[in-house]
Amino acid sequence: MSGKIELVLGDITEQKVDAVVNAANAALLGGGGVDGAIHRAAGPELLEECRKLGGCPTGQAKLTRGCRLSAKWVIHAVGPVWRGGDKNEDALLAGCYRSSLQLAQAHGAKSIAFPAISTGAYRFPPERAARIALETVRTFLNLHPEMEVRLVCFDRATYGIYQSLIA
Ligand code: AR6
Repeated sequence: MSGKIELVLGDITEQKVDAVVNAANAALLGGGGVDGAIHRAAGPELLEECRKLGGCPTGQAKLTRGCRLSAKWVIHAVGPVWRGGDKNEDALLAGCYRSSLQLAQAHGAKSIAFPAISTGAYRFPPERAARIALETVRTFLNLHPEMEVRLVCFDRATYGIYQSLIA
């Protein structure tokens, strides 16, 4: 296990961290997967906050309060839809992790939990996504070693991929 990166098998909504990252879409008005789970757990106030944000470009992130979640903040990151790999998907995915980390840090969060952004409904190949996530997080942690980053895997396959990359 490297530095302040922690790997867990679990549900993003149950993480006791300062900020949780949502795998959102550009409208920021809810959806399925992680997005649905976060909105259900955070309650209707989260959608009210999201409405004020006016959406978010792919590869970037915006912040709201955590509402009923134990996390103080939700960072809504918009991952790229996988379109074969030559549509800037890698850079856009890295942008999600980088923007989320920067937002967390700017708001004084010391711990942040990420789901495997884009690897569900958006069909990004999981191992390729995990490499990008790890590389981006490690680069950030070199500059901000005080931050704790938790990578939350919903299934054993994702957990196994991260585990072998971290080893
Ligand atoms: N906790 C942690 N990980 C989860 C959870 C959970 N509760 N639920 C699913 N995952 P996805 P995307 C995993 O589809 O690919 C939404 O409709 C899941 O197994 O949530 O970025 C949005 O509104 C997968 O590994 O996000 C967008 O329209 C990973 O989280 C679109 O889906 C991401 O799956 C975003 O698609």
